[in-house]
Amino acid sequence: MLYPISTDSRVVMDLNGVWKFMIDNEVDVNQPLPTGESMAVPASFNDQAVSAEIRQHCGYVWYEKEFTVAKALFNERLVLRFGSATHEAWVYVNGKFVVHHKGGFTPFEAEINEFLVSGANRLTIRVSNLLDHTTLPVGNYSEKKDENGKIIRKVDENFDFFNYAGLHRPVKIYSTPLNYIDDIVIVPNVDLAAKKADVQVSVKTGGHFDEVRVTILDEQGNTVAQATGTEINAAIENVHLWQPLNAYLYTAKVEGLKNGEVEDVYQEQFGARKVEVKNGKFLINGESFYFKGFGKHEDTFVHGRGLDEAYNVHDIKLMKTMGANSFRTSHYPYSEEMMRLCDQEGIVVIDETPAVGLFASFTFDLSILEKGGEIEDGTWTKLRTTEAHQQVIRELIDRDKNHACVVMWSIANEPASYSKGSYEYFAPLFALARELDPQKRPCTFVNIMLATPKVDKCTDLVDVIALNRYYGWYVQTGDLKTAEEKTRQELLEWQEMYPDKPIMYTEYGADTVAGFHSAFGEPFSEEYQEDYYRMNSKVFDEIPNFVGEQLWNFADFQTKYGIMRVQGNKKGIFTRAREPKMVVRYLSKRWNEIPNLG
Ligand code: GCB
Repeated sequence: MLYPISTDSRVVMDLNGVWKFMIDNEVDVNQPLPTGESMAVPASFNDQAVSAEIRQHCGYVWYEKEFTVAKALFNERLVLRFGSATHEAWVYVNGKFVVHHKGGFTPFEAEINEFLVSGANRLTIRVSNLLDHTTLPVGNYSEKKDENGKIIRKVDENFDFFNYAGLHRPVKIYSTPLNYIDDIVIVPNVDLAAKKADVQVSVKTGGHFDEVRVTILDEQGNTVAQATGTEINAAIENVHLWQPLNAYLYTAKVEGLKNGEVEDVYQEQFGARKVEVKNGKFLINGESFYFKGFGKHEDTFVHGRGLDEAYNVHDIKLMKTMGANSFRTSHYPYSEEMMRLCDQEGIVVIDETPAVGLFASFTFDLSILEKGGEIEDGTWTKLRTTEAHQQVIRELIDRDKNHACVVMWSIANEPASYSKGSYEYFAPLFALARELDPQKRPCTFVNIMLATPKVDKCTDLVDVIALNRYYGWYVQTGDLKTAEEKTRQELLEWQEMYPDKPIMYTEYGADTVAGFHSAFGEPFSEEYQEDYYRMNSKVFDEIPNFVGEQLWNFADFQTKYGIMRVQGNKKGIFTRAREPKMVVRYLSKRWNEIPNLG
């Protein structure tokens, strides 16, 4: 699916702004919403309204906006597009049903010409924030009736972030001609020795063109290659590579012609770079790449999980200042705007599906593993997420396939990969991702601490071993000496078992309350956070196949409440307001000294 842009043949209308809003189950979509409540879009609804009822609401909410389409556009194909609606949406235009989409982090769209009238049109959307054992992320759903017989719904998140919901990303209407470019797939095959890229471009069209023309332009707008057809191969000589923190983007200008005239034109940017996993190394353009960076969240004050481009720009500047080069889109696909920004900024991304919470019962009791034998925690019989999982893989790869910044897909975060049935669940999903990705990037899943080398069943499926480990925090709390031994022992064990697979940390961290200090370096203090990271760095540097450190988390973030969380998760190395904790100085020094490639 193409990102909506204005071109010589296309117009984009932005429906962002203040919408009408209400929480309820059913309304008459033929009538304007009976509400005086306002809600900004894009943003989560939860924190805007200063209402506990709205913030904690589980179930259905309604959004409404009036819009007018200029008459000049009525003969064009008009498409209504949502960057995302979390987690499920039913869309109506002028009271008529238009489209339904389930899955809160990927775009969807529908042609709306037949629903439009001249003058004011009414767009009504019902959004559900419910999650259960068939959805991704996974939620524990329950309902009961109150004294008036009203159904009270509840979702207990099976994951550690607040279940923000609503219209999180831009809502747009874009026009195309009736004959249009529907999709573009770009595969830049880089020959490093010959300094050349053979760029395959496949174009999918709607309607009919006499000819499709593809022109490859460099950053200065010079034509470097041109070909005609819907499946073309264009050679770029002296190719300028897209490198980590040193981006270079080409543009594929795709034109659809009829009777010699250009009817539709779309410009898709791409980077020429080669990603490989070889002999325990992660190679970008033939050189060993070391991941320095973060697990993040889309999480800011008031906006919740809604798109905030100022925070996106700011976060990337903070990362670069620290010498970081990468992050993982934990635990769901991030906005298209963020992915485009990473392409431009040379930030390397591990692109994760919203498959989080795939375990039946959560525990940090590592002793259950010592018992040995077959572990069966019931996850893979209890959850029914296969269909949703196939869908999120399809939609994520379809959306992000052309991004230079994406170097690896993460199929899931912390599933019960130690439990019986996990391999059978994941093998077909890895096969699907590998089949769908036109660029054939490496694939991984992020391994939970319980899934030690002895018991994990799914590591054969991955290209890179990605570990979330909390030695010195959830286990050996405050005892960094033992934590160091455990860290070393486990990393060496992985390396011995899989000598050809690179190993990286995709999470490690310690909750730290900004401003808490301790002369004894106790947990929760800024001193402990720094000691914890120093201990981990020391071990990482001893392991030859260790290819990266992405800590948890870039910033403090909101979660549901519970005795383990003080207004959210405090493992940020920045506060939620992006003020640095003490450890930022240490990590900046370390990361600025470690080369990105080499
Ligand atoms: C994890 C999860 C992450 C949590 C983190 C924590 O392993 O992947 O979502 O926030 O631990 O802080 O407990």
